[in-house]
Amino acid sequence: LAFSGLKIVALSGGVGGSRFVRGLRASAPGANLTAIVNTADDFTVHGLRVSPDVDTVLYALSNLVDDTRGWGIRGDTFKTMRALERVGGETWFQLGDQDLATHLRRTELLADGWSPSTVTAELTRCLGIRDVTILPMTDQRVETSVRLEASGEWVPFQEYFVRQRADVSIKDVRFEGIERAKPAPGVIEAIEAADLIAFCPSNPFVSIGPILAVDGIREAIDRARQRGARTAGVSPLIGGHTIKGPAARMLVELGHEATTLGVARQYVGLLDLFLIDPIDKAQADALRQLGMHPLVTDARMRGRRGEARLARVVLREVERRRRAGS
Ligand code: FO1
Repeated sequence: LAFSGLKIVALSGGVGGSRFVRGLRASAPGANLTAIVNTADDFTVHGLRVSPDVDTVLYALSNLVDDTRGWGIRGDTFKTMRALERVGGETWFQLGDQDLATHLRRTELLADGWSPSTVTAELTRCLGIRDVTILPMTDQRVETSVRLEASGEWVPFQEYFVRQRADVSIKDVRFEGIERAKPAPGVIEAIEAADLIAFCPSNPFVSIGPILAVDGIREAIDRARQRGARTAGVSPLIGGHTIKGPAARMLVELGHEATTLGVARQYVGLLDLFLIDPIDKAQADALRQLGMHPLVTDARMRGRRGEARLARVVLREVERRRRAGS
């Protein structure tokens, strides 16, 4: 099996991250793969605990995901939402009829005293995912909110992202509860044992940012690198645009360049490799100056084959460096 025994950790957000994790699984079937997933955009709606990034990774890896939307379950219906509307409920956050089962079960288990990581392990098992370990970044509650440019008001992430369609300007981001957040069981151990730590093509501020802000995670990555683990990032921006989500707009509004380089600057001192699209190759030298080796290849994940190809480019370079001892 390709990349047999390689220990891979992927730091992941939702849509883009889950696709890259799926690509890693496809390209390294013999590897030991752990996804550490952002939970700072989790929230409670209709009394149900929803963990969008964890669920997106769960659905992607169990072949349930709606690949067009990137989230939710393929072929799901929204009858409950229509019935909810009829009785005066809010329906701006669309929960599919099948997707609701996941939130009911999560909420039930949490109320029974389970931790988010044990709930995630249970859902992973029930959905038949055997080849990837999925860990929430923390079992403590962390909640992203953004500060609106116009009113100066802080609003919860999903309210900004889904209700307002990320169509308003923001000037700040914060992760409430992050000071008290400890890495979930297994997170530090996986990082410390890793041969490759991949930063998925996810939003650097609201997806990877919270993971890196959990107490001890950055330090564990530093220790892993000191003993020879390689780290690789994949740009979520191609030619200044994202495939999904507001990362480009957020970079500008938070005072950065909406380029691959602008993303890479969020990861200074953390990455050995950074995968960029040929359209961005003029930024390769600047990446080298940040201490990152640019891997230039078509960065669009077109279908399952595209995801696997992208992962393979990273895996091959990491293997090559391990062999060469560089
Ligand atoms: N994103 C939307 O743009 N609109 C929705 O109505 C919506 C519902 C939804 C339900 C469950 C779930 O797991 C995710 C859902 N998402 C929806 C996506 C999600 O909120 C975002 O992609 C992530 O939070 C960003 O990482």
